[in-house]
Amino acid sequence: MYISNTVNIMSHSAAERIKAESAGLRGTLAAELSTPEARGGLSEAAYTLLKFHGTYEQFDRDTATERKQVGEDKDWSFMVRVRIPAGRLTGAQWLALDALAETHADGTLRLTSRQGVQFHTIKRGNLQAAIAEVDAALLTTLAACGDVVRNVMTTPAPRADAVHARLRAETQRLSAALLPRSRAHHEIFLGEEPAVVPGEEPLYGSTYLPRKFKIAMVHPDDNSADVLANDLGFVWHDEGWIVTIGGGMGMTHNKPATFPRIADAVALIGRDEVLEVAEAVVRLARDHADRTDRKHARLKYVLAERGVEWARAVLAADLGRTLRPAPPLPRMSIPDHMGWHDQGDGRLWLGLHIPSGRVAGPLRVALRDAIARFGAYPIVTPGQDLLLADVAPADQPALNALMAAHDVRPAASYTPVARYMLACVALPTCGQSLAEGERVRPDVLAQVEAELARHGLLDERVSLRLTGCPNGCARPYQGDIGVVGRAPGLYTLFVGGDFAGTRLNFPLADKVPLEAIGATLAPVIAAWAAGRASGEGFGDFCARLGADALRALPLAA
Ligand code: SRM
Ligand code: SF4
Repeated sequence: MYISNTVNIMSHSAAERIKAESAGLRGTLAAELSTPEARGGLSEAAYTLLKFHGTYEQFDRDTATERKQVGEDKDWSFMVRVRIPAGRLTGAQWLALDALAETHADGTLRLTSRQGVQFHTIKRGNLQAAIAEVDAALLTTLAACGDVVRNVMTTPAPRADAVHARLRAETQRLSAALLPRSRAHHEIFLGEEPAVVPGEEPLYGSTYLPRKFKIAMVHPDDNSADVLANDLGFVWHDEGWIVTIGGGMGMTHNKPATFPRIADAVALIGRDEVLEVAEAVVRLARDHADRTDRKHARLKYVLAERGVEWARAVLAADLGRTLRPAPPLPRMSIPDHMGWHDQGDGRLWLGLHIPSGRVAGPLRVALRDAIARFGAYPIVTPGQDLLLADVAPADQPALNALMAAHDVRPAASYTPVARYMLACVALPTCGQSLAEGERVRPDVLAQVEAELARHGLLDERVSLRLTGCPNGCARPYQGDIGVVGRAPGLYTLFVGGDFAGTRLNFPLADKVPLEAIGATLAPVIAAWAAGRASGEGFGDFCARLGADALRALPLAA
């Protein structure tokens, strides 16, 4: 069914008008991209539409002020994001992306918190070639960003069992089925002849979705994809799937109308109903989320305002059948994917911790060699790390030696808090960052490690998530500890989430200077050391005591 969602377009946000007038994501993109690297960035419309094609125009924020002072324009470039359902690449695809990093980007690959790969600092003259190279590797950047269904996530573990096979297959099927149908991407980036009549978008309609839409699929024993942070989730259940709706992280400081949210369990569906239910939930977001205000346009606000019963009724009406209410969500957990593991089919995988997902220098060389020599296939994890799968046991010693030769540290040499830490990109490329992210990761980590070490707690699993702004790209509001950029050098600290990602944390302290993060957490960590129940996690302890009690703790001497 084709539904026009252009009604009342005049009250809608500028992005809605740009989409409506774009003729299926075309706009003036082809013309603007073919102009030489000119002074100034692209038009607002082109900037907005490019996201759907998987790329953001950015500028180097480190040099912007200096350049302005001497009358020079910003140093413009593009971030390109590759959509990688389930984080799975072939060895050949990795090698193609590795080559692209060298020829068109800054020589690094950036593994993302949604199992994707990003490239930074691609110049306008190279953008089309870079995207075409991604396509030639049988990958795509289409719908890696934009108001559409984004990359679909699942557990990265390459376990050879029926559950994991099904999770992978469903994830990849959903990702492919929910891609936009417009051929604009192929025309603008891949040299396809323009269609005489641009086709329709049967699912999305002419204005696509009000906002980004994210999906993850998990088994309760492995919630490493943080399913409850997604607009739509599928949680494995003996009788099918529990459907969860309305998760999301983004908020704005001092705007209580914006908030992170853990998804609600809405229905229990059969094992084979994933795609039709996913399409119904996408239609629900398309038709009911707020197109007038992009800060209020995610599906989570619809759920917060209208509730689970309403959502189930809308979905039932759409699907033409009743839906079983969901049972309570099962207890979730997160296994350790790092180091060597038996896949269950006679092969092994090696989990490598990659701080902030930044693949550069000797690590990049080591991965390239490992993949080329040993036929390992790479899997990007939702934790910005990499698994090398399908390794023959006989190759294990040589692969270990290769990693050691390039000084790639085994995961076991990192503390658990380091291994599970997430940090977003932030400066210098991210236009939204208020403070540093990835670049101060070592500093934030060292401060937290020092406080844990003081109490002999360095072996504990604590999830620490750092972002340069409240948009929440490292899912900071689900962590035991969230460190969220507030202003240059200042952060808001959150505590009280749980390691399994099923509970939101709460603010502990605001406007904390970067160098005081450890000291601010110190009394809380000390209280945990002294007063935790047997085996109680840091976030669980904080949630049990509550914000007021934690804030009243005496500061460390
Ligand atoms: Fe994100 C915007 C990076 C995962 C919530 N995110 C951005 C942009 C594109 C900045 C911008 O709008 O100009 C960042 C690009 C930085 C750069 O220079 O590369 C950016 N987001 C990332 C990545 C690369 C973080 C990372 O370090 O790994 C992740 C890419 C994932 C991928 O491969 O698709 C990334 N972003 C997330 C997640 C985590 C997730 O999806 O599990 C979230 C929180 C979940 C959610 O969506 O609610 C997230 N990003 C946002 C938001 C806030 C959305 C909201 O509802 O308010 C924005 C801003 C926006 O959309 O306006 C944003
Ligand atoms: Fe940028 Fe903010 Fe996302 Fe970090 S959390 S990458 S600063 S948008």
